[in-house]
Amino acid sequence: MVEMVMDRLFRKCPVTGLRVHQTSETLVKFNAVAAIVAFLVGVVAAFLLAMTRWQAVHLLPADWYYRMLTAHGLNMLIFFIIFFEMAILYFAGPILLGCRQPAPKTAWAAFGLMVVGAVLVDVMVFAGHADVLFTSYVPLRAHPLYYLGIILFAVGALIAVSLFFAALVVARREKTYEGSIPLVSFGGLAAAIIAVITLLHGAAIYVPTFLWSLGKMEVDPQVYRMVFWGLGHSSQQINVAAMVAVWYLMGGLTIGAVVVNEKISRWAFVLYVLFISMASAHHLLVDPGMGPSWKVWNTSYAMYLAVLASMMHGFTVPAGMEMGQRLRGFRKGKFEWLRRAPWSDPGFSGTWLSLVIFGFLGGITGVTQGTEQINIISHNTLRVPGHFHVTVVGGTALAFMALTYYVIPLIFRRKVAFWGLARWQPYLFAIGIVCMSMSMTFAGAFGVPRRHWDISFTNAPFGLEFPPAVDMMMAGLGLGGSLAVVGALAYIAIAVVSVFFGQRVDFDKLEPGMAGIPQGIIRLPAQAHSEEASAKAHEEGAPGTMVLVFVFLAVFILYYFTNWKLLSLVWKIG
Ligand SMILES: [Cu+2]
Repeated sequence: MVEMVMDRLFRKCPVTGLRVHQTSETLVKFNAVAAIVAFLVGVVAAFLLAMTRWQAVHLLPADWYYRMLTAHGLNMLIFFIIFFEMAILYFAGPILLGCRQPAPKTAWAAFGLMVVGAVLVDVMVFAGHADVLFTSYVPLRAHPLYYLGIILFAVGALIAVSLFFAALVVARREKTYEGSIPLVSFGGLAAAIIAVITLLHGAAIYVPTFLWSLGKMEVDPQVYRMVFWGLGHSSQQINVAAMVAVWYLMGGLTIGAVVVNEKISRWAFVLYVLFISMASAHHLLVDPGMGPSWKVWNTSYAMYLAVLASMMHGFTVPAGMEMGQRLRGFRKGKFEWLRRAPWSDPGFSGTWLSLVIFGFLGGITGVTQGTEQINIISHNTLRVPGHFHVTVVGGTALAFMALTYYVIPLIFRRKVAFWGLARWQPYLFAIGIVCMSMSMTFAGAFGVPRRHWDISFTNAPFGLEFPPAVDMMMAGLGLGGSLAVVGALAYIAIAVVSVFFGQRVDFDKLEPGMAGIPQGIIRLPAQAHSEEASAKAHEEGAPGTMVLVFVFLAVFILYYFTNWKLLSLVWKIG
């Protein structure tokens, strides 16, 4: 009897063969939809910001500029990305492990708290009661309800994360899987642990700040900055861990990528958990409070161990893809596997672009700016947002977009609408974001400040003039930003129309080349390799990826030492 009731709560996915619990599936849907709503708010704000920083347009007045900057940061970095990650955790936990949702009512309560918190924050921001930017550095003061909103959102997220841990326990106890948990779930586990560290820092700083906004206690600005970045930086590492888990998942779904070495990939996730929070110290590199040894220890030792983890994934993910493609017969030369990859499948192109943008642009700029000595020439310049728009946006958001193209048919069981547009969407978004971020990075190298409303410093007692090249870069920021906004709006339109009005997928009638169905979904059920092919692929290894690795190292070295050279020019000693 119990068995029968339980069976009705599950469905078997005809493509992946997973036993999918319906409550978990509905939770994935609601969190994904909430994420996209927040994303839309963030995108609109992004467009207005790009049009303001582009000095020739300079659209918004100062107060609305800072209001939009606050709204953009919170809706993108917190609401969009964390709602999406909750969806991923409901998938990587109960769905991938084939177990039931441990506590459906609690899960819905968590979702409700997150929605109430997010709405409260947005209402306060748009009403003009919280022009404090994403960082809300004390003593900038917002309305108490703003801090309360963030606390409610964080508590909701913390509950949702603990349900992921609960699902691991339930799955183990009810023996719904064999052996150790899959790598994607393991990546989810790393993200979840980092999320707990992050959210506890959040509580440790936002509860006192909430009381401070009510006039009930004092908060020291330096202490605020240190604890805040335990939240602000670590939350970006939830993104990194979740993004890497998505890379592994999408590699498998789109081109049958293999995991080259389970142990190495798992250890790399463990390195994230151990060292990534200490790396938050790079935000305090020019602060007077901490000494140089504390700064160097945290950013030049701890940070490199976290970077090592990214470099390990940066090798194993493409190597796994290369081997998967070689197993499918693309074995000519070093790069046939890459040339013949399904470039018109937005699930694949989005994943690959995310990998390249995050590694080449995000990783290299991040390590360089996070170096204690070099930081002084990039601190508070446009180089900083130039860096994190290629990690969080070109990396994480793009990976999540790629995943969406598989979530729509597999979870929502709808065809992807506007299929022609969908095939171009990752490219539009990627080109836009790269153009914008590179413009920011170069403008920052000329000392253009970040966050600032008016770099021409109108009416300031001292004049400041930038070289004319900066005007071009600010135009690049505006145009690249606009293109990224077009790509983002295309993504939103595709997702919303597919989910609410899309054609239902008939899984018995899938055929190659069908519009609205990414090719990986059609090829996935038939995925067996002959032993001979397997042996050959293993013998060959991943020579193409090795070439890419050395190109990466060369670019890294060039950029890193160019920055030391720039630093020496600033010093002007002797
Ligand atoms: Cu950081």
